[in-house]
Amino acid sequence: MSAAIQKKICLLGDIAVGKTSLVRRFVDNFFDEHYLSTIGVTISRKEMTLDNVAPLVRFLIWDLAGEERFSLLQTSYLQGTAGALIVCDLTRIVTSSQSALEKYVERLREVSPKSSFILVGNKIDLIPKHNVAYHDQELSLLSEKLGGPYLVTSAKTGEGVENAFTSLAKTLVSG
Ligand code: G3D
Ligand code: MG
Repeated sequence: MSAAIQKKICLLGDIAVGKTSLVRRFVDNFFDEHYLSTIGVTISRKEMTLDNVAPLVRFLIWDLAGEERFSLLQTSYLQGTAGALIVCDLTRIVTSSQSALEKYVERLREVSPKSSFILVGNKIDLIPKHNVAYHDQELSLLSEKLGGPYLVTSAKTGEGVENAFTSLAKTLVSG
């Protein structure tokens, strides 16, 4: 069996959008996490195979244990990251500060220029069916502005969560 490809990825996004919940939902082995108290970060490990052909991919998932927006922009958090999930809360997408999301992308590109990201619209379970298309359009416009792909998730129901992480993994492995 070929060796695992190891990749650091980061969760980015404002407070309470669901970053930690997404990681929890995706990573089933809670014991396998490591807390770096010096920089207030939790690192979880998750291994996956993609389409049963690619070599094993080992994700080291960095997530903030603290909640300061400032720490999301720190070099130590972003350094060496191969990719990021940039998370926003769909229930607040119109009011949410788009400039903050732009800032995350900007810093990510500054610190790790070769990294990829996916914009994740979380909490789709809270969006009434008849509003889903509207929110999808808003998210699509936002992702166009940021220059990356997007998808929707619910950390509560699990919808789209596996897909978000594996989509990022595929992007990282293929390029
Ligand atoms: P953060 O890590 O981005 O700060 P958290 O966000 O993962 O701590 O989540 C913030 C709150 O949003 C939590 O609620 C969490 O349960 C809720 N949440 C996260 N994802 C979803 C989702 O997809 N759907 C719904 N309905 N709620 C979600 P509490 O009440 O514990 O603060
Ligand atoms: Mg958190």
